[in-house]
Amino acid sequence: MAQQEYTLVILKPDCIVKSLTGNILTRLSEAHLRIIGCKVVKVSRELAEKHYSHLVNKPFFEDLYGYFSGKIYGADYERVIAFVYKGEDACGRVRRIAGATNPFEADPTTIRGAYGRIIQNNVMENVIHSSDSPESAEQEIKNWFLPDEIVEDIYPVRSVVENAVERRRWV
Ligand code: IDP
Ligand code: MG
Repeated sequence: MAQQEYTLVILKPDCIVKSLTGNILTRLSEAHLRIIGCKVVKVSRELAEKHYSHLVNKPFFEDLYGYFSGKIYGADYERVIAFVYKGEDACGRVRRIAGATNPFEADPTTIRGAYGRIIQNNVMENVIHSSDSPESAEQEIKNWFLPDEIVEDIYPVRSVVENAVERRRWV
């Protein structure tokens, strides 16, 4: 079997605002990868800073956070949908379908070229995140998913006992 890779894909709040989730998942199915994890996430400041640690010190980070957290669209859109995909050349395949970071520079047949735009404060609404390498993917997937939220053990795990942790349960 060919070398398997993993990639983190995030459908950003503009994807949800524009009701594009189905379209984007259909486009991604052209990559012939398998989904091994999926969840809807309300992005905290802490998670955004971890995920975009390479951009935290940029002047546009506050605007990027407003966009990525969905806060600029209102409470109904403060969410993203995160996926772990598995397969051969997973990072490259998804990045090619996603297109260049700047939607104005992206090939018009890519997701970002077709559906992205630049809004106020030069925020790039570009619909989708995908990991740029297997190394980034590992770090990103570990930031976003617990081992038990993925249906395969893709990285080494350890057992911990957390007695003092309070958890919410249905009444
Ligand atoms: P990528 O999403 O193609 O991997 P990165 O350079 O990792 O691109 O940037 C992460 C995200 O930050 C981009 O998708 C875009 O939404 C935003 N971003 C990156 N550079 C700029 C910029 O110069 N101005 C505004 N937003 C930016
Ligand atoms: Mg990136």
